[in-house]
Amino acid sequence: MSFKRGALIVLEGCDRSGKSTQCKRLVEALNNKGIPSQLMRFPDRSTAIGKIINEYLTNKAELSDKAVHLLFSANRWELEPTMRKLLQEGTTLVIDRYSYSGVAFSGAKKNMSFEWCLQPETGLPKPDLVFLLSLKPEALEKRGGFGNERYEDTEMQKRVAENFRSLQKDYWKEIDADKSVEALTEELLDSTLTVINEVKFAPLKTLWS
Ligand code: DGP
Ligand code: NA
Ligand code: NA
Repeated sequence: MSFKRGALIVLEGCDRSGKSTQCKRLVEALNNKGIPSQLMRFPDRSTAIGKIINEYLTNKAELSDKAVHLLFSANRWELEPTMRKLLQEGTTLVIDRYSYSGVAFSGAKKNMSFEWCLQPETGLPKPDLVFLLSLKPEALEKRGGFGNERYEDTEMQKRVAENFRSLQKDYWKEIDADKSVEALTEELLDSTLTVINEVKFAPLKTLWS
């Protein structure tokens, strides 16, 4: 009997692109079809490291750009054994942000190069599919104001959007998020089902291969 692994699916995009809603809906849709799947998110603010990240994002703590980059990365590494275990057991993981957010956000800061930012992510499980949810500035405007967290301003988000564009690889799929919640889930589900089937017997790769 051959052993089927789950797929590693990541949703990336700027703040307010609808990622979190879609991640939840995608997991529900998969589970409704009898496909074991689980939602994860980065940063995971529930861990000890995640709590420091939360203090930083809510402007209650100051940290140097490099230190905080390493904390975001450590937050992914502390969950890496769990990710591997679940994937190996056949559970498909849908992840709300991943290493690409790390590079896109940190790399948008002064004196933070892509090269430096990529390093601590090396060796993490490589996604089988990355959805980049994109929204034109006009569509983003219509979604209302930003919250009060760090990074939630127009200039920063513009640089982040550009960074996501330059990080795109052949296993990425850019999706125009300016459509109904239901239509967007359908589109994501369609591609996800294809990939789950394609990778079930393929070895899991690691970043940055
Ligand atoms: P969220 O909880 O998905 O809204 O993400 C919180 C914020 O943190 C969001 O503005 C994106 C940013 N972010 C996510 N991952 C990283 C990372 O690895 N590094 C940095 N610098 N920022 C990140
Ligand atoms: Na946010
Ligand atoms: Na930079």
